[in-house]
Amino acid sequence: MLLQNKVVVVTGGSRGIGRAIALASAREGADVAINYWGDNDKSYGKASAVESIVAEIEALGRRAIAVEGNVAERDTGIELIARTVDAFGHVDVLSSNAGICPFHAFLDMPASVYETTVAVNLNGAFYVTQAAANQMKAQGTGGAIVATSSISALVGGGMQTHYTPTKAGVHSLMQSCAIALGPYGIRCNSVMPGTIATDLNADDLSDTDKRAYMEKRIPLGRLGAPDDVAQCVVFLASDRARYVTGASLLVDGGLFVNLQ
Ligand code: RM4
Repeated sequence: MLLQNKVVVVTGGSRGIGRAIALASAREGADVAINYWGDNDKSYGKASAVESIVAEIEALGRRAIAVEGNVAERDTGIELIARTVDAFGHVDVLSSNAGICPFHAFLDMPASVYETTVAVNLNGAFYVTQAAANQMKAQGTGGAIVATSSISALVGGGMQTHYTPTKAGVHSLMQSCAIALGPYGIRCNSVMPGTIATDLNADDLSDTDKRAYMEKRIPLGRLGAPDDVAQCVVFLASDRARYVTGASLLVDGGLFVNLQ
């Protein structure tokens, strides 16, 4: 078990990639604290997304708590870490995963769309990372922080002019935090998912031409699944990556390198 008896905090952990990270962590022996914001997703049957992920983790014999909060607000990260320590005694891993991508054209993009995307994706990552790192430093036993950046940190999207800079910022945040936190034994890395089929892009990929275009561009011939990313997060969070910090791992089926 790669995360036996570890305590893993996952922001945006009730759906999509975050949900997969929470489940993969539990399968590897971790107890999990899930942050979520809004629980109106009923695609998991009668239970809400949050109720179902907590139940799935407990069915694996691990403990789980769910803490609602908007990571864009600094106090959310502080509260999330405090609730985790109250419940499980310590924090070993942070998956800074929460993010939004409301596709929108650049020229008529309202300030609210831009500012909300920056607040959630970049400010949120900063605040939660800071809260988790302060707890890890106080514990004195190191830790691992894995941020969900994106292939979009490295390449652009015409409908993502607000979003791609935040993912580049998350990537850079991990590089600088690796330096700042290395003396405390806290490793900081990012994963860079390609096009992963989740509810984040369900509308965008409901365009069959867009979906076919993306699939054609991916050397492995398929869109990614959330667990494809989760397995890489578990690796970077585990002791197998004990000498890895400041790194980023593309999880994109070869999309980034595929020019022709
Ligand atoms: C990723 C990448 C994907 C998109 C998601 C929402 O960074 O741009 O293509 O579907 O974001």
